[in-house]
Amino acid sequence: MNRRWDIFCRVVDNFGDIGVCWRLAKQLQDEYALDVRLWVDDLNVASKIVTDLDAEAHSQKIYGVEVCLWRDEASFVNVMPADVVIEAFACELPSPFIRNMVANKPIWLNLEYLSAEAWVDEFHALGSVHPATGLHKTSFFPGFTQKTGGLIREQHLITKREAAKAEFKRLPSLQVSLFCYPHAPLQSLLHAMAEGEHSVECFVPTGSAIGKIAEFFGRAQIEVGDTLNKQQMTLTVLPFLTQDEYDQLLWCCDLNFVRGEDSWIRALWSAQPFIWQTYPQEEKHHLKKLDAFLEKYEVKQNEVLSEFHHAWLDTEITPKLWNQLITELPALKEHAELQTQKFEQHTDLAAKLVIFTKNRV
Ligand code: TRH
Repeated sequence: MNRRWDIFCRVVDNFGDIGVCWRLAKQLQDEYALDVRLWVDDLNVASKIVTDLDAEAHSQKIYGVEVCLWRDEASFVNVMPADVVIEAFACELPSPFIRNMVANKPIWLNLEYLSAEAWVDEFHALGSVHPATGLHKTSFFPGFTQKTGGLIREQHLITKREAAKAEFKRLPSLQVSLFCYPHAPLQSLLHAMAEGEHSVECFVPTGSAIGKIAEFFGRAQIEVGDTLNKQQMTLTVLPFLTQDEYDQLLWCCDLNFVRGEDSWIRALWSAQPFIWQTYPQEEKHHLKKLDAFLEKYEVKQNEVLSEFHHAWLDTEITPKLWNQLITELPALKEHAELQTQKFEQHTDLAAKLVIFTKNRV
């Protein structure tokens, strides 16, 4: 039985790397009763995501997961690898740890970044040989088709979402959540929301875009708890939420702006319309990633959702485009629900990982 798992996570930037790894670690522990050790190289960033994490402690148990600080190479000389080793996002395992893997030959998986591009079907679960040790390593690609490694989705997520939605009181104004990179055309979006035909309540968890928002309101700075008004828009700055609270926000908003990898998929599971800002890549490869996703999400190029996404990623949002999006929101909500239901039928990432490792014993 492959009961013990190691997950290695390097915080490259922002919260996506630890966001995905922590979610997966928790789920493997919670739903499969596996012993999971999560190695993270930056506990300060991790403490924003892992509730109750003590950033000073080198090793601690949180929700049943052993969270360990990934220190220097030397600290791994006597660390025995678990039965399954997940190297998240090609983060490069410590050399002494790889040497120790030669003895117990764990199942070694590289968990890749998520993409909806077609090539992922072909590359998922392909193996390679590690040149220095001859160890076998498998590339595990999350994705949107049955041929890929699937998407992170906890077992009770949909039931929880539906129970929460049944409790929400509908408000007359439009509720929007906003999580984006600071290079997004924020001024144009805020302007469009303020000028728009509908009154909007916009909720922004505090983060790197706050400075730009303050600028829009002509303020030197804004803080958590501030509520600002301009014409049709009321904007509230929220604290950075826990992952669970963030899910709740996505479920109760009529429209969600999300980014990166993890918030994107949480928005998908919210079954509400969303606008995804892809992580910027060289030569605008992120636009290809966007188009690949929109195709899987069954959005045609001439539809408002496609136009809005491209404007958000590459140009700016006009009041006309904003008004059009909001006018079509009821239809977009129906579309979102159908799409979410479609992807809910697929086996999730954790389940696929567990099945894969069982089959390799
Ligand atoms: O923060 P991101 O941009 O993360 C990443 C990284 O940049 C990474 O290097 C890159 O490769 C990857 O994107 C594609 O966006 P993401 O992936 O959405 O992660 C944000 C996490 O923060 C996610 O787990 C949700 C969580 N979150 C909260 O817990 N509370 C909040 O209030 C908000 C806004 C987010």
